[in-house]
Amino acid sequence: MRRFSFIHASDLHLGAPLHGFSIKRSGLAKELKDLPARAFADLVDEALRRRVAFVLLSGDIFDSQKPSPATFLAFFRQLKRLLSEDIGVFMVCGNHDPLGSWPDAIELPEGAYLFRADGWSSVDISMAGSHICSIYGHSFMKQAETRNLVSLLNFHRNESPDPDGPFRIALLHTNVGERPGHAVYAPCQLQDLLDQPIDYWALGHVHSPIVLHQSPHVVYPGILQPRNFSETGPRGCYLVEVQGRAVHNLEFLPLARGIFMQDELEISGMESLSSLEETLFQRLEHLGSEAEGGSLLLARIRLLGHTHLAGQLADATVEQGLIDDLNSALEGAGSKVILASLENRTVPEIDIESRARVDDLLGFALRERERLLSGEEGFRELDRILVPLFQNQRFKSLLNPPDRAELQDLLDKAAGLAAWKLEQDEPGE
Ligand SMILES: [Mn+2]
Repeated sequence: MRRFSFIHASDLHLGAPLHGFSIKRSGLAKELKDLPARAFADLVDEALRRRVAFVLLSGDIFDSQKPSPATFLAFFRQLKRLLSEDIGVFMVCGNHDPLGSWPDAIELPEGAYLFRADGWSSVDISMAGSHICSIYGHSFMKQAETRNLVSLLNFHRNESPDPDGPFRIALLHTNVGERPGHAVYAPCQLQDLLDQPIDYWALGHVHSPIVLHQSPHVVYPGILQPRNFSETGPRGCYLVEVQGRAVHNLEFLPLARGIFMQDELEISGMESLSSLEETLFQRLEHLGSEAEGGSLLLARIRLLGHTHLAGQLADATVEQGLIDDLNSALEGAGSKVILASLENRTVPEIDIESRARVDDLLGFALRERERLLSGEEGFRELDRILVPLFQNQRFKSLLNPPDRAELQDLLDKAAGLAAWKLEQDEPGE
């Protein structure tokens, strides 16, 4: 029986910067730069080592509609490594890299195949003289593709799949079933896909690896290298082994060079920054020792609980110093963990209510906090103070105005910070 294998990847987002770091460690920017390109180079290594028949890329190959020439060239260099070993490359464009945005002067390496955007087309794959596989594909022409492209895939009516016929693959960038967290481009339902005589739907767009259906297969490999803390956990591509007209084996290959992860640490009652630093170091080292493979672990730790440290941690310079010290220590210990940022959700240990009754500056600050939190008028006053910040031309596309819960959180942090700043010189208070 005919057997072959291929690799299915999508959402390479080449050229994408990684976000979510508050780090000054020397050399780190260099380490994090080009992780998407390095993950793709690793994918090519795997394809060569495993001697797959071809590689499928299901859109969002580039992060930007205007990738730099260097990004294009680095990508083409990797394609040529595959093509020179007779490993085919078949691609569609997605919403980040629609075909209409590719410069006219760009010439793909010979043998690489980019599917058109003006309709479905197909390529036949033969091995030892027999036609073993047909690959269909449809690219996006522009970012916001709103048509159901699956419904445009017209096979002859009543066509029954020939068990001895070629294995059929279709490449598409799409949001099946309008999954939340992703723009609804090329919308379709799972049933639309299952109604077509296709054996393997090689999808892109959703950034988590998901197998939506088996036999026929409907697969999202997810983003190859995650870009921020909304994309936690392992990422990679699928290695697919085909036997006749069936998927014989589907294996996830973790290839991301940097894995984002979030953790929580309860520090109620903790008295000193040095014990916090020690506790964090142990936690981070432990996370590193549990991780598999050689990828970097990019960690964000949320600190919880009631502690005297709440105020100190609300001071950005204290937090930054802690992060920098921990990263130096982790680097010194040869750990592959990087503390990307801390999320301070701790609450001061002071009894805010009784302390607010003392007639001094801190008492006044705490009474202000209570007043602002006590009703609509207080929130409106906060809005008036904060709105100009969030309407700033440079920030407004990056920041969302805080909701009520976030305002409360900000005020609690401010109370902790005020308590620490105003009382640190009066330990006998
Ligand atoms: Mn994408």
